Amino acid sequence: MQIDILTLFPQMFQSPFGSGIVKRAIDQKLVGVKIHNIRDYTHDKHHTVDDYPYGGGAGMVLKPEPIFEAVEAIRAAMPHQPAVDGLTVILLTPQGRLFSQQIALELSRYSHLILICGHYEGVDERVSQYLVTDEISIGDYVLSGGELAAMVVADAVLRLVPGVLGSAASPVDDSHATGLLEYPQYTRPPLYREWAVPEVLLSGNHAQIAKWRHEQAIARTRERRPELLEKANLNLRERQLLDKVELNSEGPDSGGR
Ligand code: 6GU
Repeated sequence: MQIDILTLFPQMFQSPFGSGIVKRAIDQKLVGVKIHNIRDYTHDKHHTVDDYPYGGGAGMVLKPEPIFEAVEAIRAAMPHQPAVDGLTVILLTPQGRLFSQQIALELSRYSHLILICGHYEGVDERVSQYLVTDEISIGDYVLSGGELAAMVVADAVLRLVPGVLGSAASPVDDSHATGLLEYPQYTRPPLYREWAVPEVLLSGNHAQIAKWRHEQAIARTRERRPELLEKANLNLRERQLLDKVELNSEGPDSGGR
């Protein structure tokens, strides 16, 4: 998968893609990530990327020309032109559809994504209408630009590309992949201060451990994100479990804090 990101602030992308799982995937050539400065696609002496809004009002609006030209240059430089349905051009904007694990999975199936980071009071509407194929927001709060949102989307999508997580880890058990939050994890020591690791995890009984983890995932989801349970497709046995953990809420979610 190739991701091209258009931004006014290329330096912001150095550290998130310069370490960890995403860097390793780039080094192994499993994925390609290129950052493009929108300013490089201007032609005037002052490299103008924004202008006053027609009709008046506060702030500045990103001009269409450099953004259209950047996307066209990226597409023209592709070694093999992907079919139109292999490419998607996404504008990061608070007006977009709300990002989710489901959308990350959907985007991970494209061969090429172009992410455009919006800024200031907005982007000329013709970019949305005639260039962009999708608009995404990462949540109901306002960021000062689309850069952090593009990093979130790129990270969530890239880790779903086969091979990126390595062979041992699998994204299928992730929080939200199953529709439930993840169960609690422990490592050594078995007793830290006066806090013990739950007995069952030390038992070596894999069936019991799997059962405990599943109960914990359900209990934790009920405690923290009850609205997810409505959407999670629980079977009859899981519904019964939910009733049971409701009566008998033990584990790290029941006390403390
Ligand atoms: Cl994609 N952009 C901005 N500026 N703010 C946001 C956002 C995007 N998603 C949530 N807040």
